Amino acid sequence: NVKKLRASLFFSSFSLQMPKMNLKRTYSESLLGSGISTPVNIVVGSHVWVGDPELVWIDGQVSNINGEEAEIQTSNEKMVVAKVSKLYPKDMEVAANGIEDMTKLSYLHEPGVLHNLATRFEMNEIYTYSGNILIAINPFQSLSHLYDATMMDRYKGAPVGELGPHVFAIADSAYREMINERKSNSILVSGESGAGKTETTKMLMRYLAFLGGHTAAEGRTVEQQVLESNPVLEAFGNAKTSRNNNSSRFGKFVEIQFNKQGKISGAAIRTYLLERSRVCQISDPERNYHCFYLLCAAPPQEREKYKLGNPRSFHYLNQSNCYELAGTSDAHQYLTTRRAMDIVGISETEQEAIFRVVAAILHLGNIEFAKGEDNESSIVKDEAPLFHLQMTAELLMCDPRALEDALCKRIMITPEEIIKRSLDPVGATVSRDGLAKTIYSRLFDWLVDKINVSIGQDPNSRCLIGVLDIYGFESFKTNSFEQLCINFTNEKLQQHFNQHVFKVEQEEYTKEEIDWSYIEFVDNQPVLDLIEKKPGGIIALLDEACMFPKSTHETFAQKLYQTFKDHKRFIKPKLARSDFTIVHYAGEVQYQSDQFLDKNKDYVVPEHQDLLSSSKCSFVAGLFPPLTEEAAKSSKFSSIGSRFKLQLQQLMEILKSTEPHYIRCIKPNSLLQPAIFENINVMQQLRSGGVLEAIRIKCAGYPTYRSFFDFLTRFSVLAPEVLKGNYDEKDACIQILDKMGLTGFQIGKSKVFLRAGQMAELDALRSKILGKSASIIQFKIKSCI
Ligand code: AD9
Ligand code: MG
Repeated sequence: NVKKLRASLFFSSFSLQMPKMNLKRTYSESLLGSGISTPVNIVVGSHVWVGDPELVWIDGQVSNINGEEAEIQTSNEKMVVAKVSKLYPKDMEVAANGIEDMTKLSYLHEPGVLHNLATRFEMNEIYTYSGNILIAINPFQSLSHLYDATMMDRYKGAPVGELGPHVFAIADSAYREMINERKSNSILVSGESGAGKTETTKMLMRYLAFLGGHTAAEGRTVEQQVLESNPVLEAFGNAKTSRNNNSSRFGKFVEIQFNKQGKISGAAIRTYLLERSRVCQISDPERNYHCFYLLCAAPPQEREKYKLGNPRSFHYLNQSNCYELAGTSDAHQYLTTRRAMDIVGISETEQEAIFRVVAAILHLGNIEFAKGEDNESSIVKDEAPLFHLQMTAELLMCDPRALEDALCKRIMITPEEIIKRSLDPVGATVSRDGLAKTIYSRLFDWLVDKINVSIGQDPNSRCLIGVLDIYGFESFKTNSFEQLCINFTNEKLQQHFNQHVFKVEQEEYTKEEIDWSYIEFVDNQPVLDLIEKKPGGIIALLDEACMFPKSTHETFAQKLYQTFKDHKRFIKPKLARSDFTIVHYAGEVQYQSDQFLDKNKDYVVPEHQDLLSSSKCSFVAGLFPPLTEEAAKSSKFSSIGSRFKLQLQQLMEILKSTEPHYIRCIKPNSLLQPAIFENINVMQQLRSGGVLEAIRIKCAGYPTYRSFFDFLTRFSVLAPEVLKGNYDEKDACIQILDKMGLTGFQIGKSKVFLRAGQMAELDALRSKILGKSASIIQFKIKSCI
């Protein structure tokens, strides 16, 4: 049996042939379709699931079997012929609203999992456990009763599993574990864009604030500041995209610190990779960052102050035809953001400066350039005597001439002389956009720093709960540097997940010396090496290319082809000159390298640096602190890829020192509509989130284990005689299990290891007995009366 188990695990482990996100093949053909459920004889009359090109799986009844092939009458009234080995038995006894924990499904396979989630979703049961992972399906409609104060009260202190699956249950267990075991915890929320990560994160934070909050009498509280940091960061870091009307364009890890009394005593927010290109480049039907539209909808006197009007008049906003967000008012959001800024501790003067900078960026984007006296140079082309140039300079409090020079000219220092070179209009436009991006990203970093300083860190904090809201795996038609960083993050997190779910499980078995053959799974370390190894990984080669003036994306791609020609996770696509493909754990992604070099360079033009560091506005000057001599001398380029890699390493270090909890958010459809459940979409997300694999591995082993003492405390009621006299704990456990007729369990050095479903079986027997004795007691009480 162990051998069989091992073989099926091997096949169900992360397969290199996992489908691409946009792959159209029948999912039932994939290796992952092979579940670990006990083979059930399929005969004429059996209710089964059979692969379907549209629905992924459809249920039906076998009407005929001919050797290896079966004829199935499907529920949508088609007759389908399929191999018997490709059919999966359908559980006809699933409760009407599905099963709360999928590891308890009696037939564990893809169609069973999908059907269970769909059934629950239809009844607005959006949360389902899969062992210790919480699956959260975005309802795309307000289910406020799920999150109200009564609900919070109900979940407070309730053991996981006692109440229905919920984000509050996860937050509660993280908090209890932190208090009881004095160990830091983390909650990792993942999923694709629009799946509900940020909403889930906010719910978690609200619940933690409820558990670890202070009384109202204690004044403006840390937890209030932590919660109000969300609208501030969303105003500046979120935007409408085609996938989500409020898409976070940065990753976020919020570390909530607690004191000895379990009260929130500090917090730190770390952000990752803000999307910079959005500031000056958007396309229909997307929007720029919310803050620009909020400011254009500010009260009239403020708009007048910044000379702002209709967003349609600004180049950075009018490249897309989308200005409004259905269901939200920018004017109202502006006021909400200002209030939130007050609470997190951003002063009135600072707020004024922040919005002044936002307005300056809009005016900056409207500065256009025309050819100068010769073809090589440019001048500012501006109607209403240089209105936007003047406005930008005024708002940034710098000299308009100096601004024009910084945009149109470059200073070259040679040993002999200093030469002023003019940029042509195209060069000047690139320079302008570069400046806009730099100012915006510095502004965002300033906000994060300010929030951190204002909330404050607790140096004596005992433990923390970290909440991670970070972009899920991405594979689009075109994939650039950002997708590489995002997918790199997901590889890292997947490894962490692997290590947790698989290795921790194994280690427990080994420690307890139980008879167990190692779970085999394909580790994704080779992909991580491919990307991050130093020297020689993709990021290192990209940095090299960025430092070498003659490099182009083509020479960079050639270098990759040469270096990784035998790497199993790297493919040079046929016919591509500078594309490359990485075989990620969740599928293959083809990257276009053409903008990699530019996007990896975090480089502030010295002319821009000088201009703004000498601004008369201390806020603006503060965004551009003078470079230290060392930094000024060192190579001008700083690598975004390497910095991100370092940030990620630090994040992983923190995560490794915490007890993790996982929430996988699922987007049920691409229309962002309630009550639509697209099978193919959901299935693909369950795969790339590692949910299916985790279920299989867990159920293949011993998903529940208890110490002898805990086991006896809970189950000795099933055989009270075993506790007579000087009993041995281990023997007593075995006797109980034998008496109940269970087989297949394992007895370790200090724990009982149960197979999937056995705990439920024992619990059911226990409830029966307890129910009986409760009624006997009641009966006795009644007879006494
Ligand atoms: V992105 O990667 O930042 O683009 P997220 O963060 O995964 O994405 P988000 O939390 O922003 O998605 O959710 C998208 C939208 O779904 C929200 O704006 C809500 O309108 C909707 N949503 C998500 N979760 C819930 C929920 N639990 N209840 C109701 C929800 N609506
Ligand atoms: Mg988000």
